[in-house]
Amino acid sequence: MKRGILCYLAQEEKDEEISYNLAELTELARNIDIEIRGCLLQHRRPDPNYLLGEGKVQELKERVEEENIEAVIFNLELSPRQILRLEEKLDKAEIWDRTQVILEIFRRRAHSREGKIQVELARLTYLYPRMLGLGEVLSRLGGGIGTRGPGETKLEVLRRSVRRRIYHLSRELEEIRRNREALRRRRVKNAVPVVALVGYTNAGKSTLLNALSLSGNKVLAEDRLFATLDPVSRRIRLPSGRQVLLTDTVGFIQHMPARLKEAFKATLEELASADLLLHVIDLTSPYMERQVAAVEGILQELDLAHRPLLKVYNKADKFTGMLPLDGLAISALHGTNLPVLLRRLEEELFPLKEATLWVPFTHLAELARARDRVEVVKERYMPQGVEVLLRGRPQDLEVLQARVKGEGEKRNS
Ligand SMILES: Nc1nc2c(ncn2[C@@H]2O[C@H](COP(=O)(O)OP(=O)(O)OP(=O)(O)O)[C@@H](O)[C@H]2O)c(=O)[nH]1
Ligand SMILES: [Mg+2]
Repeated sequence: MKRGILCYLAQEEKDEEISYNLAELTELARNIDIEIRGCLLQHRRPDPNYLLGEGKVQELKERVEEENIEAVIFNLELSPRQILRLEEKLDKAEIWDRTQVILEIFRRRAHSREGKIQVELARLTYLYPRMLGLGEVLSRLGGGIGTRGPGETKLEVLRRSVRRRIYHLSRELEEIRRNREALRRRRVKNAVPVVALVGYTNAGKSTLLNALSLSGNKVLAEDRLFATLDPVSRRIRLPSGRQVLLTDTVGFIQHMPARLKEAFKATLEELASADLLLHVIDLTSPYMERQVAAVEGILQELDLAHRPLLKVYNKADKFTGMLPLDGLAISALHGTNLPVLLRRLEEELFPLKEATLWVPFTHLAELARARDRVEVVKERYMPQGVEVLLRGRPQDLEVLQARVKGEGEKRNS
């Protein structure tokens, strides 16, 4: 593990928010093997040269030297100029900002071709504007004071190659997506309902997928941020015996860097074709509400806020407080309450329907026989028979309807 330090520039956020952000940033850093040894906090407007104020940067420099710090992580995105100035100031330590840290985690986790392209696109679009800052370095290397010629040419070449790479990657991504679109259309034709897992990173989505899946082919679930990047689907079986698809995708995080959101947009847009969203929430997180709000914010951005959604509160095995009432408490790890969850999924995906049926007295036996599957909500007796309002699964209603009608027609003829 590298030794690291956090630099936090606070603006309007409250103390509680700051402590959450610091804890999260420390965890993000751990995921790229940087162990945070301390933190410098400052309330002020961003400084154009160092983000923090000059005095604070001096303090940072001393700590970096005294404590042999190898990496300095800033909570806000750094401009090209700030990166350059900070590098000059702290010549030994690596300079990171939160976006870079998240990009690096994504880079390490991407396995599929699509995942890798998405991450590289996000990295290049992050880098591209920052290459302007490089111009200064290159021209300093290339020429004397006042001459920018050689440096600028080198920079132009570099920028052009980055632009070209972005273009090619976008084309390739397009191609992969077209294929996936075709796959999805086939699924729609087969009319297999799709349930999509959503939730904050590390909430337990993949663990739940594994617990419910019919296949022994397990997906990776572990105590890491963004363990899952590539979407996967598995078949699961509902209590009625029906099978549906459950899909798992990249987890959410608050203040998701814009470029990553852009790069993963298509992956996330897949959520729009789901029949039901299953929002997995980590009950044991001290910041649960903040995480729920972050997920809901992203769903809103993706225009998914009004889709059918079921909340499940996970890790109930490790939780002793009051359970929230707006969802189902489960433990994906221990399988607690999963049968109830499956029943709820069934009710959501295959809702009961109501139908009015006219049953002649001669066919009351058919109605009686169907009573264990179909509920009679209301009945109105008339001289030749009874008009009933029924509730049940569409197919059960249809069977009853056909029997009553079929028999009736036979008699009439
Ligand atoms: N105690 C407990 N731990 C759980 C439970 N479900 C998941 N975990 C643990 O939580 C950690 C994260 O689980 P994952 O399933 O990888 O979480 P995820 O939501 O898929 O995370 P990302 O893919 O990173 O977005 C793992 O260490 C799991 O073992 C649970 O019900 N109880
Ligand atoms: Mg996962």
